[in-house]
Amino acid sequence: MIEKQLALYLVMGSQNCKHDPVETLEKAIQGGVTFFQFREKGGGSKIGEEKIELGLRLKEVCRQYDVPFIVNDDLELVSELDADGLHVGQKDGDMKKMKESLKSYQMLGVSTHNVNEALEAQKLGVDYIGVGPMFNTSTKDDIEEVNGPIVIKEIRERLPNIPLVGIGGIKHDNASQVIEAGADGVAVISDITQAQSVKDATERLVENAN
Ligand code: 3NM
Repeated sequence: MIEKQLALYLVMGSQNCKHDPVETLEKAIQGGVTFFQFREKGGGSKIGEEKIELGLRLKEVCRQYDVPFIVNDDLELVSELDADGLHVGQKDGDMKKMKESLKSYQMLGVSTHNVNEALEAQKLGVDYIGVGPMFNTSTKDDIEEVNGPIVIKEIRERLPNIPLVGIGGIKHDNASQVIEAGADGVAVISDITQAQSVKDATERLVENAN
């Protein structure tokens, strides 16, 4: 059941990490992360062979713990890493074509920001949607307007069955608002990757996102 797997979704690239990325992912999974997206993007991120090498190591950790390994935005990298799926934004190209290019066992996730984008994504048969930004965040610099968990509530009313997670500025002390609005889970970068203790931070999120 994808809904259950989406409970605590870690999105991460090496540029987000305070500690070693492979160690960060392993500690986060041990703390309760249930879904993972490799998002090696923006200032300080790796490219070329180094990016592939890191992706392979992170995938190995996911495989070891039976956590889905999703790749952000790069169809070629999905096939190079034999990932479990692809996550794309609204501006990342033709979603229908992407869905067709994936293997039958590979998932497609899409970032959305409002009810209309969510309805479009559902029509294309995506496997899950991300909705953001829930709260203010400095992790991504081109975020849309912050409308909060109310957008989750609106989407849930129109699409009772779509697997969905909130993203953007989610921390242990606001995660429950996103779940109460109707999300299946929360997606997080900095609250986990910037923590002094990754495992403790993840456990705190688990306690508050149920
Ligand atoms: N997408 P943090 S917000 C990757 O609104 C991403 O679609 C967003 O990082 C969106 O958990 C975001 O540190 C950054 O706030 C999330």
